[in-house]
Amino acid sequence: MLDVIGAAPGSEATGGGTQHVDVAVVGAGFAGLFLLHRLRQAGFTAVAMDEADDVGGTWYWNRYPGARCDIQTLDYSYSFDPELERAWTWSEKYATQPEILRYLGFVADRYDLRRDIRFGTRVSAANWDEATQRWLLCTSRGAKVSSRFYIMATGCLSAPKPPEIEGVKDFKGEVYFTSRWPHQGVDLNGKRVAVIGTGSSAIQAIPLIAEQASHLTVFQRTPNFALPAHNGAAPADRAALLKQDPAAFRAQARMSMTGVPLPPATEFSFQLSDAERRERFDKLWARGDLVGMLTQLWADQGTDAEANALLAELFREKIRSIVKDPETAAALLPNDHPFGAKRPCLDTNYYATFNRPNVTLVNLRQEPVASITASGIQTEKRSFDIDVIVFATGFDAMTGAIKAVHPITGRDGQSLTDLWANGPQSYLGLTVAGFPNLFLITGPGSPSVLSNMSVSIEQHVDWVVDRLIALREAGVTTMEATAVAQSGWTRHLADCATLTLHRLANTWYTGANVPGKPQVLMPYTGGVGPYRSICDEVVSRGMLGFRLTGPGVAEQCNDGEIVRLQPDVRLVLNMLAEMQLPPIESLGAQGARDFVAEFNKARPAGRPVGEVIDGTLPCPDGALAYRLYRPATPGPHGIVVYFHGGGWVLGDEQSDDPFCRDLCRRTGMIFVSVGYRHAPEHRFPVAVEDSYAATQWIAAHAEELGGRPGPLLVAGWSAGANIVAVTCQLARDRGGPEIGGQLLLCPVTDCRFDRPSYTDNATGYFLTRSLMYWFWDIYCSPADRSDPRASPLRGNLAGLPPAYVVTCEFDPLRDEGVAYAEAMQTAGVAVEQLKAKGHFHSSFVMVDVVVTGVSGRIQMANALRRFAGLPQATEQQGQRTDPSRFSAAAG
Ligand code: NA7
Repeated sequence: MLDVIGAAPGSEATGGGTQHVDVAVVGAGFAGLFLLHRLRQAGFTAVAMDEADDVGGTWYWNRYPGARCDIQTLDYSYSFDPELERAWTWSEKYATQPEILRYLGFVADRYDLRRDIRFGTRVSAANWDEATQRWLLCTSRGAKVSSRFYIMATGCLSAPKPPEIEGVKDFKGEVYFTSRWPHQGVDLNGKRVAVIGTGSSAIQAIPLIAEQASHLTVFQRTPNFALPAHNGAAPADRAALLKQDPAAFRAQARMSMTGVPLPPATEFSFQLSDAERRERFDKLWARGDLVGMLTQLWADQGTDAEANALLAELFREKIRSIVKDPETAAALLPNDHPFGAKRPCLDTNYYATFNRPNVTLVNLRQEPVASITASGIQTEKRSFDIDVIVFATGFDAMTGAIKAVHPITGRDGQSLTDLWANGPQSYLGLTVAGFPNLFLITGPGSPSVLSNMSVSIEQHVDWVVDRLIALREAGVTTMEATAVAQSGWTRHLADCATLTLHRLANTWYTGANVPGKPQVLMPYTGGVGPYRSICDEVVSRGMLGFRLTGPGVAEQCNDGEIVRLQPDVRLVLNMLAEMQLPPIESLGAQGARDFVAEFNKARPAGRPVGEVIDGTLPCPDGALAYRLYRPATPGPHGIVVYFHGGGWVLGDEQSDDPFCRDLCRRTGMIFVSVGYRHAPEHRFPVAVEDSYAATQWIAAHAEELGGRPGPLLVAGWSAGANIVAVTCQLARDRGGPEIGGQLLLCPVTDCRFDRPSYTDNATGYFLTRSLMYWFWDIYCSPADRSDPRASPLRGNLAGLPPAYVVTCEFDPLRDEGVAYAEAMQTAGVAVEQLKAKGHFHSSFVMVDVVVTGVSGRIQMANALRRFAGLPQATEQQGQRTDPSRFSAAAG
């Protein structure tokens, strides 16, 4: 029986001395091989160790029938050497395990790598020796290795998970694990076979086992999503693209989100009709492209549960159409997790296999396994006589193979297992504070299993070896992540995770498949390209977050967190920087308006609401346009009067359309967005007087507009929030209308520019200090600026309606927003604040672009509902309420 069931294999110690090398590598799979090659090229002495008797890593062990790659093999290849690319041609779209193993053997031969690999050698412990500043590795063969650097290239899915089912040892028949399949193969002909598990391995193996076995019983705990591979030759279009310009193809892969060069979907689910969605789905189903299905249907499929549910239903339809027996079909329908939140599978005839007379599906949700007996498997309802049990029960993913080297002891005798008791901690998924000169290739905290592994492996190996070269050149002998950098990375991982639907599934991505394992989403979900740019930024910012030491060199530590922005905010700002837009203030007022109108055309359209009406309302000098958003629910509704942003110069009643729609949906209230007049044509105080008049008119016509009688609410963003603040003061002083609450999002409240946020965030966050100067100059002469109608912070703040004030960390206006909230509070106003970490001035109005803004908008909507005396909105599907990304101070 295999060691995944019983105790760890005994030491094969043969004694021996200590080998001294620059770098010790654990693992001779995809990562270990490339590492050895690069280390050697760079002139380092290195040795790799692997428990297997040959190269291949997980591909050495996973030899079960049907084992294949499920990333297209033309993507799943090394790209470091164009000659190698020319020398090898894959025979199929998704290569089989034997072909992949041949490829890795070919690579090992081509670069003569085997001479530095010790096969059949398990690394049993690794200790950092403070005195020598080196790692000392113990091996199962007794011989030790002393190295300056210790690199774990142990793979993410290489430590099998024990089966955790009572009685396995009592079973008298044969037992196999897909993850440790016998090299000589297994004859299943005429046998009664049980397969336990329906993950990727089982789904590949089941159709082939069914062809051999006299009877196959599949024990399924969780139905999974599987897409037909339609294997065959590599798709001609993609093969041609690669051939035409391999360097461009690979470069695109490196900067993509998944490590596969496919353009992401840009249209959102709600912008497509049912027929259009079905057409896209059918196309990808016919193409047999798992990465395509995961990324190319619609832009919100991986971030919005409702958008995901649409595609899950299309999957279920397919399964129903293939599987003939309705009860079996029903049991096979994935129903407890979003598509992609658990690893989906690629299959060949999987669902059709359940139409065979010799195949039975046992639904463990209805009849859990009670025990394994001498003769078979006993569920809570039935017993099955079995000759062969195949465990396809998966792996202790991502951390299992790292922790299998035990102990790994860093500074002060700290063990990695202890440090990771509550989940893995790392900086970049590559290094660990307290463990100098230790590197993890595709470790937890890096894109790893959520990417094309070959791309991620090459990126990590290149990054590590390039660092070792740079350290050598600088005379540096130790490199260690700082605690600050590591905790910042942990926070960034959590921020990224909230963008995804992974929290809605129990999977090996989170450790949920191993009883007792701490549950935390282990892979980095921010994407391969962004991750690469972060690693590069660490270097370009002077090895940010690392302490570097060496004999005769001054210690260097440029401490800090590499990503302080929310992940999607970082992407947006980088994209804007790449566009090299002219400063808006250089365009003149009309030029700036045209620019913003053009810019807004490119954004995702807002979500549907019940009704949108454009109208006009009277103002002192004529008429103002307004746009009314009515919820789809039956009225009458409460009314929120809304004032758009744009520095009193730009925008109109439609320019914050997605934001108004979003809040209309979340609050269940009517939003009336007012087109107040702008400077320079109409300078201060026209905008505020228009807005006050509009508020009066809306209050007087509330019922006509479909509103409920009672106080109005007011809301606005940026200069629009300045108008909100002023409108509340005017309404108090001029005898109405009655306002029940104010939402101020990134408000302008004062004409002073010396608060720290004006300096800290002067440039780089879209709204710049110089743009604010320009807005003020156009809107209001210096003599008028201290008028409370321009700078509401200077007004009387007593007796104002309750307020919800939102400020963003990376916004020049942050501190004046906070000052206004605090001053209102001091004046006795009920104030709540939301201080949004990692966000910038436009975060919350960039609906469906800055997805991390969702939880903030939920909180804003709830504040408005509280002001209106309505119950709090319950979390809708696809909306995130995790408040940990915000520090909220209520007052
Ligand atoms: P997976 O994807 O972890 O699948 C393991 C399967 O085994 C899965 O269906 C599990 O059900 C099931 N399982 C695990 N333990 C049990 C017990 N005790 N009883 C019943 N069923 C059990 O591993 P694979 O080897 O298929 O694939 C691993 C990765 O390799 C794959 O994702 C690719 O990246 C390549 P559960 O879903 O936990 O209810």
